[in-house]
Amino acid sequence: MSDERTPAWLSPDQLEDTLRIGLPADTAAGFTSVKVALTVSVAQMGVARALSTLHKVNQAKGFDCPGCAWPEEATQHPFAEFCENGAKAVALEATLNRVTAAFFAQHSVEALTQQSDHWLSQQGRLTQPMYLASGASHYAPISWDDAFAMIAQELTAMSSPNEAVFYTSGRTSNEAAFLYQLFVRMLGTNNLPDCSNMCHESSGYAMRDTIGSGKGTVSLRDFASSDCIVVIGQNPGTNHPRMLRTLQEAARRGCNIVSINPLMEAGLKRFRNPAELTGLLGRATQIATHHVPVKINGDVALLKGVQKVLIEEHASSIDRAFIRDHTEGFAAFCADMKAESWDAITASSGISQAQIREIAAIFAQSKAMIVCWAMGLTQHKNAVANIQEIINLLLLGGHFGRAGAGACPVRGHSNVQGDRSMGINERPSAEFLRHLGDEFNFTPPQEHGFSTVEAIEAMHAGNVKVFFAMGGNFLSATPDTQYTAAALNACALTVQVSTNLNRSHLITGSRALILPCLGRTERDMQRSGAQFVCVENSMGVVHLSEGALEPASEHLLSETAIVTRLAHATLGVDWSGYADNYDSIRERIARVVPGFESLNARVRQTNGFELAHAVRDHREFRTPSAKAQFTVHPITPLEVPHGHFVLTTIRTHDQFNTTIYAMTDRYRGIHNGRRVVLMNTSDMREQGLNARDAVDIVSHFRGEQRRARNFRIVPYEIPRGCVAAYFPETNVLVPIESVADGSLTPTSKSIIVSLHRAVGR
Ligand SMILES: Nc1nc2c(c(=O)[nH]1)N[C@H]1C(S)=C(S)[C@@H](COP(=O)(O)OP(=O)(O)OC[C@H]3O[C@@H](n4cnc5c(=O)[nH]c(N)nc54)[C@H](O)[C@@H]3O)O[C@H]1N2
Ligand SMILES: Nc1nc2c(c(=O)[nH]1)N[C@H]1C(S)=C(S)[C@@H](COP(=O)(O)OP(=O)(O)OC[C@H]3O[C@@H](n4cnc5c(=O)[nH]c(N)nc54)[C@H](O)[C@@H]3O)O[C@H]1N2
Ligand SMILES: [Mo]
Repeated sequence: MSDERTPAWLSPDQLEDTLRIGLPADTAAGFTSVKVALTVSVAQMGVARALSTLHKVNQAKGFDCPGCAWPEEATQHPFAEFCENGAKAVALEATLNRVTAAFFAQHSVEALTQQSDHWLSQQGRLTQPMYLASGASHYAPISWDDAFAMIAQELTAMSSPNEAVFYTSGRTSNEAAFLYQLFVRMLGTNNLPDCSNMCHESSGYAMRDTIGSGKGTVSLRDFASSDCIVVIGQNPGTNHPRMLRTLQEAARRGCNIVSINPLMEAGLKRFRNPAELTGLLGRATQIATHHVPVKINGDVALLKGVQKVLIEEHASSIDRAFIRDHTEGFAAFCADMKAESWDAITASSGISQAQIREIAAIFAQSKAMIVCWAMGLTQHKNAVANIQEIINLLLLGGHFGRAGAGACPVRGHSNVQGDRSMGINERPSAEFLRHLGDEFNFTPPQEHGFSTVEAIEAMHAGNVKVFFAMGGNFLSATPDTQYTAAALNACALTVQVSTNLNRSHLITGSRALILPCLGRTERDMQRSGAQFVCVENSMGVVHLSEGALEPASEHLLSETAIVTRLAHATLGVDWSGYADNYDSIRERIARVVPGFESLNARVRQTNGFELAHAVRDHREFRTPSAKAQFTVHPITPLEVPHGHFVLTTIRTHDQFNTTIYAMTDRYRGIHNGRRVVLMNTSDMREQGLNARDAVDIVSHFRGEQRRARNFRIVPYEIPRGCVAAYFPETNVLVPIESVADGSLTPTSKSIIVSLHRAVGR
């Protein structure tokens, strides 16, 4: 791909001269996190609104934090369920900043496109529906009725319903998600890609085939009785800060906590609990008892090494009775582990035999082990193998359906798991479609729809007329930004249901609509009175969420109302009863989705209810043979030419996915700049690079090159041959065709790159 054509908004001509490089933090949270949270909240909301809003986060009577999906504790204290990054997520939604019609009259789309993601993120809440006509330079106001009529007209003019794509991000409530997928299937397509395709798809895919369920098998209470918690490919201090409190309690009772990560993240070193006075002032708690600095994409090798030691040297740690009664494939698995070569294991993982033995010895002692993971494992070509090796490891010790033990994929968006339960899925099960069709008297389409990457490819090929997004920031979150921009440009109409301004409003189809909606924090007043919604957290607890703030504008509609009016305009159905009273939606959900029976009653209980889980509750594996499956995976080292590196793309402490709160990554010591490459000092020497040197990053895939310009080198403790940089700036480097086997997740955590001195600027 020619770098000459890269637009400036994608790859700026300027270097960040303000960048300041300090030392990485050795402790997470503490007083600074409280100070930062309050400063950000007050800056966005003012003092009174900040205090009253933060008070309601994750309380039994309040709203679900729009940040991460980590569960709330059952016993709640005012302010205790609050964390620095949750506060930032709340502040961006409850902000007093407004993007009005006057704002769009003042700024052309072209001018907005030249602004940074940080600037766009700071502009605030959208206030009324806006329309960008074909060839127009500016968005103009449009009425809700005209907007729905326009979408309906475009949808009904298509020659096939498969010419429309309906994306979902993971903040959408269960009620809105359920109606949305129903509408899409009544229209006649399963084109329901979601953020999950880029997130934990690999986890669900890996677990369904091996343990018969795509959901995690632990509850929060299991963390209280586990004797070994592994945190692999996850940065909880930044992305799930409330998890640090759970880890702190475990650390205090002597639980082993093993961090497996190319980076030693601050949150896994030490933690000062802001909810404890001693945490603010006194000594911090050490979190990880062991740290394994695995090479990027070295996890299959590492996990195989550990299991080889367990099988060959710790035979007594293997739960033979469990394996005999509940699993298949053990003999082939053992044979493969015994045959695996130590050279391959140590070369690919970058970890010595001695350290692998040390970790194996800890696992061997464990009677109740939990493995937590996130994007460090799911966004690789062999991501499904990564996760199936975790399942193998847990099967070896019988760590399923036992207190204190199990698999814990830590979800990202606060309701991404609920959206999937509600049927947001481009590959729905036949059983789900049957229930849905029976309840609503129609024949849902059976043919599978497009995942996120498939949708982009179809748009790019000119096969999609309408792209509709229920939340999210599709352009910036997806891979291969320039390719995706061309894909969106090829649509006739793109529609974004959003709370805040983002880049997907600027890179559009021939025509574009912005439909502004209520956020979690806001009062949702409908004909029958104030409504609440429900969500499902990462551990299968379903609970209600009710906002209290005055909506950001009188023109906002709830996501649910938007779906009902869209369905009316397009299909002629009268769904006003659903919009008037969300209980009527929950009644339908209860009849369609197994596990959600009596939803209206159970969701009103304090703290909601926990969904049943066959593996967790009964050691029941719902695979075709009713046995859990051991799986065999070869070590497949990435081909990295001499002088090239493996790049992983990660989040800073000051962003929520594509929303940039500030230009800082405090825990990693990086300030006032985001275009940085974290690099090992020995590699820097070998490349003749110094701290702050300016480089372009070039990715290499099947003979194609993609370039991201003007990054600065930051010396960092990272394994040799590995580099790290932030997303979304680096998405331009992720090839659209580079996806995980099976799950089709973009390989954003292992990109082959070379670094080149930035010249001529
Ligand atoms: N404040 C905040 N909270 C968030 C988000 C946010 O952006 N901001 N995003 C939300 C979402 S949608 C999600 S999915 C989660 C994401 O949560 P995380 O998965 O924690 O997010 P990443 O920054 O992608 O971090 C990946 C971690 O994996 C490590 N890693 C990278 N490559 C490898 C590898 O090859 N092997 C191993 N073992 N480790 C590796 C990185 O060093 C990093 O610590 O957080 C959610 N919560
Ligand atoms: N290179 C690289 N790329 C990645 C990742 C990575 O680690 N590396 N991570 C991937 C992952 S894990 C994920 S989940 C995706 C994230 O992909 P998305 O979910 O598409 O992106 P977000 O940045 O979370 O979306 C933010 C936008 O959502 C809108 N929004 C916020 N709240 C609401 C709401 O309540 N309702 C509605 N309708 N809109 C709302 C706001 O307008 C905001 O601008 O990115 C993926 N992309
Ligand atoms: Mo995610």
